[in-house]
Amino acid sequence: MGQDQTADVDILIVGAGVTGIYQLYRAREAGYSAQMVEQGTGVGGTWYWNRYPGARYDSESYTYGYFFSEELFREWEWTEHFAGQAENERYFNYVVDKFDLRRLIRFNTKVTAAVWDEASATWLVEANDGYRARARYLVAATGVLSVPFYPAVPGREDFQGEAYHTGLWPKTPVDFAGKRVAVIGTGSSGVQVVPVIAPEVAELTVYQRTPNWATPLNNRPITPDEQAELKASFASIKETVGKSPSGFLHVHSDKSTFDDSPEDRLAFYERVWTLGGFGKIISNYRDMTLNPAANAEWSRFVADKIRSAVHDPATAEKLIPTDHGYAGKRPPYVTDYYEAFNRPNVKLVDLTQTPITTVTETGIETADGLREFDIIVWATGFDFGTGALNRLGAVGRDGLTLKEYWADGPLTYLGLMCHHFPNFFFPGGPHGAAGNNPRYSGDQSDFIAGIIDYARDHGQTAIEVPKALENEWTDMVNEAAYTMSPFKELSYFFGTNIPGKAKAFLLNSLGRPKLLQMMETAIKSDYDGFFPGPEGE
Ligand code: N01
Repeated sequence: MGQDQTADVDILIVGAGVTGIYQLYRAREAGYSAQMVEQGTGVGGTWYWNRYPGARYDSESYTYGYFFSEELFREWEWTEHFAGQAENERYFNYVVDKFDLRRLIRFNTKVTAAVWDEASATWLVEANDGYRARARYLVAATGVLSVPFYPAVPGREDFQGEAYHTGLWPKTPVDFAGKRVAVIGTGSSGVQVVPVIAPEVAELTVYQRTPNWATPLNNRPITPDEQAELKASFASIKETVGKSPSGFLHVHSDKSTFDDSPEDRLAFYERVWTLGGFGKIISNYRDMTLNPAANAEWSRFVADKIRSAVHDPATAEKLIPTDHGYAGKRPPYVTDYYEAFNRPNVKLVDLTQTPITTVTETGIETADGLREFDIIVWATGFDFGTGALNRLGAVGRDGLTLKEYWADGPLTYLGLMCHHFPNFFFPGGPHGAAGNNPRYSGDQSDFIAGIIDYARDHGQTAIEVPKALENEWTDMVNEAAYTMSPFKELSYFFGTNIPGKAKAFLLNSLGRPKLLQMMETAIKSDYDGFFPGPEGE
């Protein structure tokens, strides 16, 4: 398409990640003219941008992938229970090619503005490369972890060596061999990088402000027998993850922590320790996240594991969180993270004792002096939940920008649409998920596909959620953030990692059953109130 032309489509989807690809598939299958724009040069979203060493799923591979095609499920063979970035990226490429979606995707195209045109009930969208589109529906599948965050450390730009953010990792592999490397940040990304590069580098210095409760991912290859079992179990796996409150296969425990004797509890914890990824939460005692005494008991068990993994007792103590219990922040899952600190070339710098004062041309200066580096890895996180949506340049009814509307935190209905922004959807957005993300965003995409079909079948051109429903969902999410969710305000799930960002809960604190129940209510009522017609609200 030339610079002066405007594409005309029924549905424009922004973002070629796990959510957008499925929404595009649904749109094309339902016979709409559909187009996707993607900022990167390839598909995969998170699994396109986060190609740092060690990046891998911590949802079981086969529960993260798609379930809309049994054929796809059977023919794609994951090699590991928790597959690595390269394999995940290959999977998304395989999906778009198998279902002939690539020709609907325009790469290297970043949306800079999207303005609602009330008269035509369409969105006018502009991108950085001159692309313009008029779309009846705009679906922003832009992801919750897609805007990398760099802290405002003085001198960051002055560093003359190589510097990378984990969330914007280059396609050309970074050569770590024999280099002096700094990793700043010990969230899920930092703790994945450290053990993978530690054996290669000359020196690795890990800058930790706050330790996290990292527990074993327990990854391993999928054996041929397991592969056969997976293929034979498509229907039951699909049903289980489709109904599971978290979107995982892990089985919930019906026991509480203090139902067991101390000996039985220890044996139970040891079993939980061997489970894959999020099994540490879901299959733990059912009161582990919300009962402080139960949480402290499990946290003590994990702290002792850290002490037994790390040879130097002083380093071990620094690696044990003291400001939150297990799952007070999103816990990472790791392979040999703590063991990396037993290597003579790996050092921990505790920033609570010696804060970073400046980055210089040659290294990082903390209160106890300058350390020189060849490479700095910024594993400092993301503007979670609303970051990408607030940067979309979305302007809804009456000239209201989404950024203004959400200045005090997101206002959403089921984490997928909001009042004042007709025909605009954001599956996988804030207030949507609290578990295995693709399962939640898949539910949201199905809802969006359904309501768009309904509008088409009933001659409606504008869909807008009533303010009352948006208020109901947002209020419930905000209230339950403090009662039903284990996360504390220091978690980035409250937006508190970004200076100046409003403190507001950004996940779905009510869980998936409530999300599904409210969707069903809307569907059964024939989307009562969602088609305001020409008179508006
Ligand atoms: O980011 P984070 P992440 N000086 O925000 C530190 C998903 N994910 O990219 O805790 C020094 O968790 C900050 O310190 P503190 C997953 O959902 C999944 O690691 O604020 N340090 C923290 O240690 C995850 O939760 C996988 O004190 C500073 C770190 O940077 C999410 O992505 C793998 C600092 C940021 O941690 C984000 O993880 C990777 C400063 N000024 C990621 N500012 C899977 O396994 C910040 N930090 C699937």
